[in-house]
Amino acid sequence: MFNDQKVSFSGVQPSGNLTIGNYLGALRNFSTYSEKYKTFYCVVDEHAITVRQVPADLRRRTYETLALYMACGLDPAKNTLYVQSHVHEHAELGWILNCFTMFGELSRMTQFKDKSVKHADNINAGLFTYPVLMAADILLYQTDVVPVGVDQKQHVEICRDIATRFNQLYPDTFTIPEPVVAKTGMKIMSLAEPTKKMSKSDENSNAVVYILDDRDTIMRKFKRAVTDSDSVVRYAEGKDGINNLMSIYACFTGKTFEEIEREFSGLGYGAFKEAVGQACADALAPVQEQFRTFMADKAMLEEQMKKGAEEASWYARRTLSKVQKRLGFTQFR
Ligand code: AQP
Repeated sequence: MFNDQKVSFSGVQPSGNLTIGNYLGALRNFSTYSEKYKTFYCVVDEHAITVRQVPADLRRRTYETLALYMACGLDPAKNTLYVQSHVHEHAELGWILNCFTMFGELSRMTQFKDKSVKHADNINAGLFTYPVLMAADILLYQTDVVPVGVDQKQHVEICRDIATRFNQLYPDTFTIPEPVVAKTGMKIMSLAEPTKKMSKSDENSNAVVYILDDRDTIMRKFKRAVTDSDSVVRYAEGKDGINNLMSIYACFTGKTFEEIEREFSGLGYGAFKEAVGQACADALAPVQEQFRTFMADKAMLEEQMKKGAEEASWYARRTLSKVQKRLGFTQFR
């Protein structure tokens, strides 16, 4: 809460081409907060370097992620849209919070465990302390709600623990944030291995539908999606592939699982996959069109980055200064 106004904060890493998992689990829900909350949506490039990035790709994706925020309905006049590395308070508060975070609690983070396996040749300290920087991102803005996919819920929970610990030592410093996970789209799974989360860094591009994939590619990927030897479209244990496709279809059409089961009764998987592909491509088409318009105007994107960084810095400075005072750091005007 800042000046009696509730705050929503979230971020997306420019660590790859964004997927329909990022879209359904996070991005498309961001704009629902724009009217009633003070909203901060950040392109978290500092998080992205916990895994090696090609500099030119990171730069391009940072612009693309900002353009996608706007293409998903985030109006920069109503939302503060900015890039994490443009607001140095994130890294500064991150360091301070490191001193209030326990080694044991970071060791329990599932994303650290998963990414340590995936990037066994580069288990760097940043990968380990990622949740502390994420806590700083959130707490800097006195955030009330953090709209995220279910995979990030654990990170918001550790953020709450860190903030509560800090507040016990130095009362009334941070607002304690709540994770908000949308009812649908909370975890979209890989099309090739439906027990695994769909991730932008997946090496198998057929397992992932990207927000910017064209219609033919989307149709082809859904056509190839792993299902099972049954042929009935129904949501049930052990039918991970079909369950995932039903969730995706439900997200894009707003239909319930019962309605979907009725719609495809007796039709088999081919017709169902075709319909999922069409619904996905139809929903993404306007986003892609907007994206292309915004990407064609680099000067406008840079102007937005600058404006967003200035707005975010104003709030971030206030919280960081409060924290520094509480800790006993000397300050001068
Ligand atoms: N498959 C998913 N289903 C639902 N939500 C998802 N999110 C990511 N994947 C899914 C949500 O998207 C937001 C931004 O995620 P992120 O970029 O910060 O990092 P991530 O969760 O690590 O996403 P990826 O795609 O898996 O990235 P990489 O491959 O780089 O690690 C978050 O709110 C997340 O929950």
